[in-house]
Amino acid sequence: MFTNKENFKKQYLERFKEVTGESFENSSMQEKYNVLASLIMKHANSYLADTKSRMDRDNNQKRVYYFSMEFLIGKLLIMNLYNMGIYKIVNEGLEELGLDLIEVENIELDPGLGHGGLGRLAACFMDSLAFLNIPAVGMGLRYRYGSFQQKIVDGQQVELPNRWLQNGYPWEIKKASKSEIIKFYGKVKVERIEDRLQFIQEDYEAVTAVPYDIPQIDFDSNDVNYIRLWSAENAYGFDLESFNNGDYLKAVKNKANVEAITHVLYPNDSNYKGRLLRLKQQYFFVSAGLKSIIRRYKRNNDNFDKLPEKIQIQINDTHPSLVIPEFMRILIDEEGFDWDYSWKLVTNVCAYTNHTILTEALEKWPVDMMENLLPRIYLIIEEINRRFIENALPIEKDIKMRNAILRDGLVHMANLAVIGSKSVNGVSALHSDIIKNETFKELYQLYPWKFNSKTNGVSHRRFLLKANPHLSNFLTDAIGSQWQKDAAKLEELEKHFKNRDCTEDLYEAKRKNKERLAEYIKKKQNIDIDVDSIFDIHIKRIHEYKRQLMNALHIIYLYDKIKNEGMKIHPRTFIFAGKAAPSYNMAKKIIRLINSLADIVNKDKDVNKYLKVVFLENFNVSLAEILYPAADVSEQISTASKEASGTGNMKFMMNGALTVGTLDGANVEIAERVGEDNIFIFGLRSEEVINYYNEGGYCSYDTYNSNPELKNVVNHLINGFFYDDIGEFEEIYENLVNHNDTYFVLKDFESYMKAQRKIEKTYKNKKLWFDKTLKNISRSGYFSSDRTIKDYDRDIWKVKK
Ligand code: NBG
Repeated sequence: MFTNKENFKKQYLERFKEVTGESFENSSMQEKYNVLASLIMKHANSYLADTKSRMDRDNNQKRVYYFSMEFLIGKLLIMNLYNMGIYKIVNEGLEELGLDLIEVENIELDPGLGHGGLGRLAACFMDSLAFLNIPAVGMGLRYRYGSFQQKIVDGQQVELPNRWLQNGYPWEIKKASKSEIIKFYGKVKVERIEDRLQFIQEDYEAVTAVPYDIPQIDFDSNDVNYIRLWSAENAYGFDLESFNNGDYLKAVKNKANVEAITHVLYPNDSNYKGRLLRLKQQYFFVSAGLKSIIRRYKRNNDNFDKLPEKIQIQINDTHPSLVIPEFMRILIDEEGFDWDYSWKLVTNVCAYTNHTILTEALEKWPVDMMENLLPRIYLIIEEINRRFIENALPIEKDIKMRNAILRDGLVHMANLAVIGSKSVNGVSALHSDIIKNETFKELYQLYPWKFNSKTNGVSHRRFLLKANPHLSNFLTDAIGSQWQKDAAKLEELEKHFKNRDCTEDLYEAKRKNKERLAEYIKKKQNIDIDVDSIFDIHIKRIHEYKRQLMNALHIIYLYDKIKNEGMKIHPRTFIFAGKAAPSYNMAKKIIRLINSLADIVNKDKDVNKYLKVVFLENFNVSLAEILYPAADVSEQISTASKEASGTGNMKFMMNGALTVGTLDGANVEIAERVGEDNIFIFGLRSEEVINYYNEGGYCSYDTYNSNPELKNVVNHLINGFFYDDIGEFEEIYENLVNHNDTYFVLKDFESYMKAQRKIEKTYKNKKLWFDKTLKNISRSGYFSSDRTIKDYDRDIWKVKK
């Protein structure tokens, strides 16, 4: 490794010749990035090898395997420099070579291997696992085109493939020799061998799963974990006979079919073929991952009794639940164990995290789809289900029938996950209560000891240290650098600034971040933003429950007041970003609505001094890193009970934005920590919402009619305000007014406006605002994923003694 600038520059310049056959001077920016990455990888790989040998030698260490369909890792260059402790050296070294590190980072493509919070959480967890020296492997899929890339064309979302691999990906190592064969389709033959039944899958379709490992470097030592992403490949799928006969398409058809398995990350609400492919993906990485785990375990152990002491599997949301039957299959069919012994092992190794109560996301597969694609797995699920129901006390019988894994022609994956795991957790205190009392109410009665809560957290090293150097420097100057390793230390700020005013410093840091964002917006959309305006930011997936619509209605309200009544407000810039699932029409309409609104507002000379609206396309980790630090106001306005936790709320908080939010997900815990004076809470509470859902009693039509201001705003959806689009937003209007407003937008509108007015008033008092900002930053330490991982380890994994 390099200990100083000179040493770094020397290694870097030498590396050019080794990697590119060119000199530094003659190489392109792409090559400069590649060479830098390859130099870092050279060192990371050698640390990784050392870590692995140490772990093999010291096989008493338990390992965590984190199975997740998504890992939204973001760009790795600068984060790796921080983690290796060489950020400063490299930054200065490059400068002396005439290179700007940020420009080099701009070359890196953001992999985008996820849709949202769950995938980013997985990446934050990998960061904290490495930091806490907990041996861990992330198991996932290497989607060739990731999630889609979002473009906004004429105000509407268009989906394009994300070609993140087009220039090669320097942070991965292909491990062809660790490939696994995965079997689909075929039929199961049962044979009696000696005194036991042997199940053999025949006439199956074999697919090769090839692992690519991405090192995950620890922040303060040389321990390295890794994320293992599986790719479907069929290197020998080339059919020479067809080729020689001139049928070139047929010659590669099989190869193309196989590779399609890891082409894209599907949204869970796609069509039948898409769903089938998604099930295939789930089995594909679960089976490959488990096989590689067992292979390693057998190398180091001569029996299976100790499996639960060495291996911990965490099932990240319902998608990888096939871990449970696949693990049973391996133990029974391949290792020759009996059912009871295998079940005991599996249910002591697996733990399940639920990330949503939205029923459409609790996956269910048609029985015939499962039976056809995974015949042996289906038999095992049947057997798990049979035993679940048969081993019931008389009083449990009905409960068990109602909660069976197989019911109504569907395989209920969440039920499988709860039944087959030793632990079931929600991701915030509120959400964990809701799962116990609503979603899995009856399963909770059967297995109360399994249920627990683990409030999410985020990597403060990525989202504060890396994303916000201005604020980070301020923090380190004030309280030293310990907070980078122990986020709880941020609380020292309060003591430090008890008798000292830091308003101007905080203001300056925020302003620089706002300037950076304003430049980005200018470059991307040619919109001029007033840096002194309040930056009010709403960034997350577009979903009705996240209520981007309510925010838009509030903007319409402000627009009207300014335009028609000459109301004066402190200038505001409303910024949105987020993707809609490709088949979610209502979410796409909301994107269109925001863009149409932006068009009207930004062009209107009477209004645009006070108001601007911006929708930034293609929200991803890299864009997020520019947005969080620049926010004054963080919009966390989901319908209470619907947002399991939220993690954007935490990233905003640690960057000193103030939250306007409902008492939903982790907002509740944020409010507890900062105190109600330092957050703007409004709206229905979760019990009230759930009560309305269960008992009725809300009539949106009445709400609409009883509030003239609200009625006027909502009417804009159909009265020609959106000049080009008469009729376009009628469906939104209908949902709100005549279909009883499922997400309580109208119900919460008035209290949202009040909260917004209070924000405006508070913002005008600079000292008051930044006192609140300081409080938010200082109390954000709890929301570091380091704390979350410690909680998982203490209660579930028990890796650290
Ligand atoms: C999301 C929730 C968020 C939560 C993240 C991480 C899914 C299925 N769920 O509220 O909606 O913060 O998971 O736990 O992506």
